[in-house]
Amino acid sequence: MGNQYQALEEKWQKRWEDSGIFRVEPKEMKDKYYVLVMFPYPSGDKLHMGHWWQYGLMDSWARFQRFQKKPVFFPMGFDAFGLPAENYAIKHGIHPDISTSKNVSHMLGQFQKMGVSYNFEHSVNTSKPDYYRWTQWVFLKLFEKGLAYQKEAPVNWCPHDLTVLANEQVLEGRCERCETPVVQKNLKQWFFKITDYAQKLLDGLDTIDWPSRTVAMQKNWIGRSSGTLIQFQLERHEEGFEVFTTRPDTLYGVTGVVLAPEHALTLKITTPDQKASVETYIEESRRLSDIERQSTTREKTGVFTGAYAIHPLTSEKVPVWVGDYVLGHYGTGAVMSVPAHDERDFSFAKKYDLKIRQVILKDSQSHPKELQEAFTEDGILCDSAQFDGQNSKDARENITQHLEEKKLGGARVQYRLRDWLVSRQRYWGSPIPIVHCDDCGAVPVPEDQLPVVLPENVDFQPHGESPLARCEDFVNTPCPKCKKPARREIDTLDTFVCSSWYYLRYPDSQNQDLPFEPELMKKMMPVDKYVGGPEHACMHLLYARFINMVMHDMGLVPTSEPFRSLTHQGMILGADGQKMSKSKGNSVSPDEYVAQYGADVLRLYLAFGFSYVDGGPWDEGGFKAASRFAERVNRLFDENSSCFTSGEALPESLRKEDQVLMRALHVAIQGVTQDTERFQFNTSIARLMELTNALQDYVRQSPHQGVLRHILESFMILLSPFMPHFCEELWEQSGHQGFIAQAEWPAFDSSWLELDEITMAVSVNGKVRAEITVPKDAQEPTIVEAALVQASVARQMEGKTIIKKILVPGKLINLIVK
Ligand code: ANZ
Ligand code: ZN
Repeated sequence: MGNQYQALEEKWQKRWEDSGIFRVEPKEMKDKYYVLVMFPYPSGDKLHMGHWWQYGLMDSWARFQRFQKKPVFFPMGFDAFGLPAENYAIKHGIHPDISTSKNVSHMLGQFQKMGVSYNFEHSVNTSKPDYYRWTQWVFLKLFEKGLAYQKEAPVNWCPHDLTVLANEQVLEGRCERCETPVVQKNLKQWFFKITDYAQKLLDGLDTIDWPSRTVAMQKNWIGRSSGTLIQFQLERHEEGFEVFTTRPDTLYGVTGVVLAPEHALTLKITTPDQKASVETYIEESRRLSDIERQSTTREKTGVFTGAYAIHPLTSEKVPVWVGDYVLGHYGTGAVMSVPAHDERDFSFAKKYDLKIRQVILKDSQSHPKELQEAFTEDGILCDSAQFDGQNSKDARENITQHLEEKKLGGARVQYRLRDWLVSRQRYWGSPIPIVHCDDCGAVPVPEDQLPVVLPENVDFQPHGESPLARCEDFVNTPCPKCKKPARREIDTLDTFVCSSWYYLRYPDSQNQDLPFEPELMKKMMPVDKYVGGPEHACMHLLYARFINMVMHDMGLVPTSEPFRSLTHQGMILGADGQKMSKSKGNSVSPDEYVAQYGADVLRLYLAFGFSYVDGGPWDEGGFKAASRFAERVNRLFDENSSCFTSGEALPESLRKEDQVLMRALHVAIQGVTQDTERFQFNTSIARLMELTNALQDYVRQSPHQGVLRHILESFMILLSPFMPHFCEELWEQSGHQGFIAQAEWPAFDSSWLELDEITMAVSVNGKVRAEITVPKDAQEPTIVEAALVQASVARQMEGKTIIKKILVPGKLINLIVK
């Protein structure tokens, strides 16, 4: 059986395209409603069911917003650089530019088949020189501001993909993409100084309408911690070091200090007899990832350095250890060890037989006893000199102040967030616009020489260093400053740099002179609604906020936050409840369904079968139900088409059955309008199914042609965001001019809902005891019955009988009881 809808869908796609009804020109818009969906990677997958779900339903939402008279700007593009495209290219032996271009055009064809209304006339492809020229410009701006810098750093290295990974790309110690265990490697890398914006990134979260879980994840990722820096002097050494602690109230309980293996002093202060074991220990720690080092289930290990530090307040001698659970890049890379009050220190002390000294008492305790485990809560200080008797909170302040006065420390806010590592040793990315000169150092490529074009003819098979290193023509270039022979940076930019600013390019995607016109940004930014997967909570969504903030500080964009409101769509799973994947054989191909049932039926099912924010497993039965519903609607219109030619209008006075149908319509208008706005597409469709049922009941009686016509017209419009082609066709066939997409959304009239239900007060012996809702035309026996089931009324009735009923119609029933 062929697909009855295919010709119809193509017809409307062409008409939408030819008429340009969805096209907008940001420069000419008076007002805007910017709807943005995270753009796809054009890797080998083409548009899969997840894309149909994400992009098809967001198209329905955008169509709905247009019906609400919002000036919708709804662009779409391709995040075309990056590992997936490069790996696909390596696997199939085709150049990434060719394979991604092919995928882009395939995906564009699929988008067209979907019948979407995206503003593809304002598109970006991040792998094209006219886009990455400006990605490089963004890099240069950050470089100018000291926000892009290079440093030798231990980085996460994936031995399979042969590339560096950002911390966020390491999941449980494994590469996010290929799941190979990640190792640490020291390499010179480029970083963006996102840490300069830690506090701003934190503060901004309180000003935006984002899912609270995502806000919490970002807060946690930024990890603000306020504590105290404390100086320790080393015995028999000139220098000392600082520790960072959130518990300065435990300072008198310090019985040791622990340095990170990578701390600059560790080897320097190690005594000769400890040297061998400390060196071995440091070597071993290199093999561990941060996550392993911080794991709470791993045993805490360490080695004594042979050196001692002097307690800043008691002058006591405490041993200095090296321990891998102390991270080199957090705080100061050194911690004071308080076994009595910190779990890690406690197990460390037990293992290595260090002193445990309790200085915080539980409220009920009068003096310290031998501890079976660390007491980590706040309490009352003891054995802490003049601070004895103070509670932890006060003591934290007072001890910090005391240290400040003695110039031995001070308050300090610390963030867990680290700088964003942006360089990649891969081919398929934007070149970094830097030239390395022996005399001038790292020299930025002048803006008028952008883009630094990614050379085409490169062996992009991974060898552990950027493939560009083997491209002599690319690498050798004169220094922009002194003109002596120099070498181009061979690393490319992380693809998250490309996607950190794409929303600024869309409104001005053709601009040849600027990345975007600041005046235009004043009008078009911020994005009003951003939709994408929750997996981007801590990477893309943080990076984009950071870049937008930098642009804001440069006066180029109007708000510091780029995305006013955010929604995450759920995930559509295989029928087995697992993530769809080719290897599991549980993926459902959208193309097959489109070929057999048409794009609208597929879209209708996706809207109807799931909650958009939760997602869920594919269900063939649900799909069939959606398809049957479409047929039912089709038949309903076929069999009642005469109402459109009857010339009859909505009559002034309605019969009972007309009113019932009008009420059903307004229930549907209210439901669809409210629920679609909230991304509850499934309940919107359920309302329309109810209306269909009411319509079927109605046409079996003797329908009034004017009423029928009114209801069917409204019905088509309400359904049209979810079945856009199908409803255009119905609209045309029922004799309407123009597009249904430009029709008026049916107005909701609440009086239809009030119509047949009323609330009444129930009183017993003159005292109001309850409120009931009853049909408007309910008679006394029904009202009394409804009143008596109310618990508060029943209580008054215990052991009594009604002697009189006084009914004030539409208002009150008073029961006199004795
Ligand atoms: C002494 C102390 C006593 C601590 C006590 C806690 C409890 P957050 O909230 O994560 O900032 N710390 C400091 N720098 C560290 C590093 N580079 N690697 C590993 N641990 C480090 O936690 C701060 C606490 O984590 C600090 O407070 C320090 O241990 C430890 F009863 O200092 B505390
Ligand atoms: Zn030079």
